Order: sequence, then C-alpha cells, then structure tokens
Amino acid sequence: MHYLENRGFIHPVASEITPRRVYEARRTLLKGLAAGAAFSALPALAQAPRPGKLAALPGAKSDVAGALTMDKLTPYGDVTSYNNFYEFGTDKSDPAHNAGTLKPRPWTVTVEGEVKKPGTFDLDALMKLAPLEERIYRLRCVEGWSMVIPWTGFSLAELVKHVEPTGNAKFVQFTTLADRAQMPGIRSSVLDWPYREGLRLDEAMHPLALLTFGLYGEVLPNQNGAPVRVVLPWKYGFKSAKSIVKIRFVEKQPKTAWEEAAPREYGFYSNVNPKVDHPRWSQAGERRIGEDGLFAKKRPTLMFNGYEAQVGQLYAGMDLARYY
Ligand SMILES: Nc1nc2c(c(=O)[nH]1)N[C@H]1C(S)=C(S)[C@@H](COP(=O)(O)O)O[C@H]1N2
Ligand SMILES: [Mo]
Repeated sequence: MHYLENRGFIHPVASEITPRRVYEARRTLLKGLAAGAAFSALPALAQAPRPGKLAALPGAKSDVAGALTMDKLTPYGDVTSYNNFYEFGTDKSDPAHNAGTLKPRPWTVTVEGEVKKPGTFDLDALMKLAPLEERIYRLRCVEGWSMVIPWTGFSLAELVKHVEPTGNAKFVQFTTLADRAQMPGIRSSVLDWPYREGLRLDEAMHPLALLTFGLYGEVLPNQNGAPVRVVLPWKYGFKSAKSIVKIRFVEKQPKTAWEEAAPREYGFYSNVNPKVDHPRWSQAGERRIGEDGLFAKKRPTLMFNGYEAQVGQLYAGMDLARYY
C-alpha cells in the first residue's frame, strides 16, 4: 500500500518500540537545535502505538474524496499522539496517555427517534451493514492545525438508509460515551457531558460523511475514538464525534456540546471556511501536523477544507457568516 513509507517498520518486537522512538525524537531535537531550525511542530510520543499492534481491518481503497489523495499522509505516530478527546483530558497528549481505560468491546450503538427501524446495533452487526472502504481525508481542527489520515469505514448514508428515516427526520444527533469509570476527563466541567454533535439529514446522507471504524488499516486506537466515530472532512474536527453510543433522528436542530459551551464561537454548521474567522483567531491558514514546523508560514485553509466541489451544493444560498 502506498502509505507503507509512513508506517515505519512493520510488526516491531515490543521491546524495540520505545527505545527506537525515544532515540529518533532525541535525534530530531538535536538536529533542530544544531541548525537553529524550527522543530517538527509536535514530536510524537514514545508511548504512541503503531500499526501492527491493533487488529487489522480490510477496506478497498475508495476515491470518493477525489484529488486530496495527493496530500502526504500524516505519520501514524502523530495521528495517534496529538489528539483532542476531552473525555481523557484537554492536553493534546492526554488521550494517548489516558485512553487505555476505554473498553471498545463489547459496544453497542442505539439508533432511535424518527426512524421506521430503530434498534440497538452490536458493533459487529453495525460494521457489516456495508463493505468497508479506505478513504484518505483531511481533518482540519478549529484550532488551526490539520492532518491527512487514511480512515476505514463506509458512508454514514448506508446506516441512515438502513434505519429508514420518517418524513419528520430533519436532523441527526450523535451522543458519545460519557463514563466516569473509563474516562478521567469527565470529572472536569470543560464541557457538559455527554459530548453531543449533530448534522442536517442531507449532510448525514452526503457520501463523504464517513462512519469510521479504523485508521491506517487497523481498528481505531482508543484515543482516535474507538470503536466507532464519524469523520466529516469538510467541517471543523470537533464535528467528527468519537466513541458514539447513540444516533437519534429528530425534527428540530439539536444543540451541540460546543454550541452550549460557547455559542458565539462554535455554530451548528462549523463548515471549514477561511473567510469566517473564529472570534478569537483567524481561520485563513493552518499548520499541517508532522510537516509544518512551529515557525513555518501557515498554509492557506481551503473553503470546505478543499471539498467544495463535493459539498458546496448543500449550502447554496445560505449566508455562511450567519450559519457558521
Ligand atoms: N467525543 C469526543 N469527540 C471528539 C472530541 C472530543 O473531545 N470528544 N474532539 C473533537 C476534535 S476538537 C477534533 S479536532 C477531533 C480530533 O480527532 P483525532 O484526534 O482523531 O485527530 O475529534 C473530535 N471528536
Ligand atoms: Mo478540534
């Protein structure tokens, strides 16, 4: 597979992982000091897992995302060590350190509300609803950094069609796990738990919206939202809810956890838009994790994160400054 170069050596012996990664990190640091150059924005943690450790997932390559497969992949070590998953703490390194307590199996996802076929899916049943595909998507965090990740899953639309929304279903709400026993970050009141997100029904039906079970050809690492999350590449990263336990079809636009926390800063739509700034910072540019150093000039952020040709029609005629 073409991302092998990013995966380093395959199936390392366990004892070799940490010393080698520590060594590499130290070497990078020394090189940076010697040259007076900017370091790689975020050095990977020695503890980060690497491919070969988790169960493999099949998935035929899909180019539903089109041209963006030209982007260089973000190294696995960065994808799995620099995370936002506040249920495990608010520092970028917290999820990789703390998410070992998450139990991704057994797991169920309950589908309810305005559907003809509500029910509770066991994870394996859910994964069998459609063939798994591998899709390379960019993920652009609202904080101004981005990654390029090979995800495994299938279009959320497959699940939506399966449960048959009623005529009253206009929106979809996602609720994620909030279990104090598994998630140390729940003790903090940084957000009102559980983490909730939402989409308009037509957004949820868009083929780019991915119900995601894996990355880099393996099941999702806990810190990336095991065992099931969504990935919505044209929206800011926080819309891509991790560790989903409930999907509810509703008539009225549901409130999201981020809207409740800071309504002026985080709207329901949260489409990536370089022309609409966050109240406290510009959204015009971004830093690609693993590629752009801390002091490098930011690269321009693209409308809808580069997926405008695919999703622009969903928002035709809407004032995107008002519906941010
Ligand atoms: N349940 C839950 N989902 C979440 C978050 C979170 O804190 N809790 N953070 C979001 C944010 S802000 C981002 S940028 C992405 C990060 O996904 P990644 O760590 O897999 O790159 O997850 C999103 N999903
Ligand atoms: Mo984010």
